[in-house]
Amino acid sequence: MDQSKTDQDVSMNFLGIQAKPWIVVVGGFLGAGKTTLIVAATKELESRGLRSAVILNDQGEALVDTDLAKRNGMRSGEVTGGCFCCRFSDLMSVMGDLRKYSPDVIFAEPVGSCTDISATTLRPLLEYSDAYRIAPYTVLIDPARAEALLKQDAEADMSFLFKKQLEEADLVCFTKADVHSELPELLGTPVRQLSAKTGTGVAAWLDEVLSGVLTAGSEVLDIDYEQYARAEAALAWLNLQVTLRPPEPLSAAMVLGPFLDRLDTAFTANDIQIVHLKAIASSSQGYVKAAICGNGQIPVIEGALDSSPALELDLLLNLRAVGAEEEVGRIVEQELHGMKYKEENLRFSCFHPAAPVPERRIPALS
Ligand SMILES: Nc1nc2c(ncn2[C@@H]2O[C@H](COP(=O)(O)OP(=O)(O)O)[C@@H](O)[C@H]2O)c(=O)[nH]1
Ligand SMILES: [Mg+2]
Repeated sequence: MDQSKTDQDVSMNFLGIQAKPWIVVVGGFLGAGKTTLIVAATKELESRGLRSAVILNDQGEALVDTDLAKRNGMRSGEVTGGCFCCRFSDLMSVMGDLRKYSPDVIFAEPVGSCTDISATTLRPLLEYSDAYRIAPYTVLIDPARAEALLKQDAEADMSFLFKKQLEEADLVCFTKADVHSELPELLGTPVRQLSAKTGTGVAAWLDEVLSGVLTAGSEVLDIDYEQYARAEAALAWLNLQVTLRPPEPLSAAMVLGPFLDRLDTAFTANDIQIVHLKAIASSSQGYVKAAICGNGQIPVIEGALDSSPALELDLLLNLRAVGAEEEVGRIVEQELHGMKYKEENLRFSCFHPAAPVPERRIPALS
């Protein structure tokens, strides 16, 4: 692919007509590495003189991903309160808003438990090809998650969602190549491999999705929406935002580390399976983000571990776990209060995702 803007794009901009931005939808299961790849791809595009924006999506509000995107200097928009398929008009309106930044590429990250994106998002998007260029639908796969969820005795609901996501991909990419060299066999699916952490494969992935060679929305699922709704509802969804005032100054890492340890221990003791737990603690001195994609994992940390202590810190937590919402909510509240810091401006929501009702669904032709 020509890595600079094309002559046509340049002359269109010269004439005051904005070139059509690419819409790159990056799906995949919770914790697959979607946000991390989008941040890395944005940096890669920047080095090519191209501008990007990102649309994050969640069933709730107060998103760690949006916070992280902003901290990485990204222009971002959000679709909240439902997935892209159920909020397709919101997606279109946020895409329109982001055009004020003249992006060459707009990344869109759907909710990690969401599937049937090809029929309900990609195909409806193709109807706007006069205004946007629609890239093929990439589904990211964490090799460790694939191994766990493709086993015979895998948790049935999560396995169902994972397999459906895989089935509808235009392009499958294994992530986290820096830690996983062994890949599970995915019969019949062409796969790529990358690491957003080291950058390996990121430029090649961008070249492939922006080349216009692969068709967008080529695979449409045969899916039972009752089963889909049941599978998503097995997850408890918790978003929390709070300002903490510890009795003595603490760094972001000194607040976040013990809090995640407490949560992990309490969930394991109560037999609740963490699917993705991500949190950001920040103060005027810096921020730390930590995430785990299962019980007992060592958190992956980003940000400034050595930031100076402060007396006021903001905490943002997004948790997806297999369990009852009441119990998940009770444990998080108990562990938050257990730290015995003064809490202010607490925003807390915990629920099971509602049954998906797509605004549009364009099934396979013929
Ligand atoms: N080692 C490694 N970890 C990664 C990579 N990409 C993402 N992660 C980690 O995987 C976790 C989930 O990533 P995230 O981008 O939030 O996943 P999402 O839920 O699909 O958006 C985070 O802790 C990331 O730091 C990678 O290429 N290598
Ligand atoms: Mg994400």
